[in-house]
Amino acid sequence: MRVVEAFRESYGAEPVGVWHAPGRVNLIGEHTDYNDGFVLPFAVPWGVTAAVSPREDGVVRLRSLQTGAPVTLESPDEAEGWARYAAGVFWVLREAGHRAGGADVVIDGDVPQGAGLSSSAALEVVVGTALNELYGLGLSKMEVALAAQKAENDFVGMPCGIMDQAASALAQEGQALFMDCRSLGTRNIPFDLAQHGLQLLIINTGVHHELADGQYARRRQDCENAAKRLGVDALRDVTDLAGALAKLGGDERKRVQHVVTENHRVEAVIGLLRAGAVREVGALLNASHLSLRDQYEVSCVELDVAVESAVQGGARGARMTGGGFGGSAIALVADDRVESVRESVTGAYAERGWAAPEIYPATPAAGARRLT
Ligand code: GAF
Repeated sequence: MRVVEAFRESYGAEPVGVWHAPGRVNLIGEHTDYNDGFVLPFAVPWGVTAAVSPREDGVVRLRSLQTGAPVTLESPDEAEGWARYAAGVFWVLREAGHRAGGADVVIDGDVPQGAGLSSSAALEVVVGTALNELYGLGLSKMEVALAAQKAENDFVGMPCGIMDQAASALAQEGQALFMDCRSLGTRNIPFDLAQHGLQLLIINTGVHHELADGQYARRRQDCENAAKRLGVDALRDVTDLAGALAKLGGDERKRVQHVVTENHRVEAVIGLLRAGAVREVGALLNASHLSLRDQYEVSCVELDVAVESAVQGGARGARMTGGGFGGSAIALVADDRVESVRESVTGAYAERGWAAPEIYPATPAAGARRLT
């Protein structure tokens, strides 16, 4: 394994273990996690692999095969850039009173660049999973995910919800992971597309609109403000949508419309999957995209064109996935339509003079685990 060779070369010894944590695709349930709502992601076959050995002296040495120079950290606070995602997990665990000592770490990632498939959550979760085992911390997978989320919230400074880290830590092969983000209860939902002659294509737009970087926090704020105005703990608690909308205006009204209906769409998708009516999920993916585009306002023209051209090419349904403003769309496509969807999307991009998006199928992979 490449990561083991690099570990030997960097630190002159064998790693004690090698762990892997995957990225994720969210099938449906977007911008619902921080509203105590429902999500239905699955883990992708790409992620972050880490070779790790513990160190007695508390020092953390990190090397990535993808990015930048190796770093040696006497304290997690010294970390910069990508290293903060890893260092943040040491910081969170230590702050919580765990004996998470030092470590030598080499990281190798293969999540497609800029695809919005949560490579950062994979990095946090792989480090958390390795430390949990090496230092015998006794944390459950969900506790590892929560530590990883806290690292991203309080150390990196990105106010994300729990979905990405939970998917990376808990997902199972062949299954989507339903999660109630209030109770943190999870359920595996069988998601075997091949059996139904279907594929889930990822369409990586390759774009990331940096100007939108503050938008995620603003959406969270809109939701919190709306919940306060409606007198509920979280938008999850809105049961009378029409009544709620009548009390709101402007952006808050639109955000509530999205979050409440998106939670219903997650439940509807689960019902369809359980009934074996997988093809019918497409219509809900389309509805989710329109809601994210028009009510939540987190799409962008590259995602909209990917979704529209996929549907024109014969997809059963398509939507943006993840936070938005770039990254990837997903399309549910019957086997015999895959080529026409590819042509339609590639053609639509070429017409606008945009670089061809990468398009590849994703199958639900296993969550974080030890490899050796
Ligand atoms: C990002 C966040 F990290 C998630 O927590 C989630 O809110 C998602 O955007 C939107 O559904 O991936």
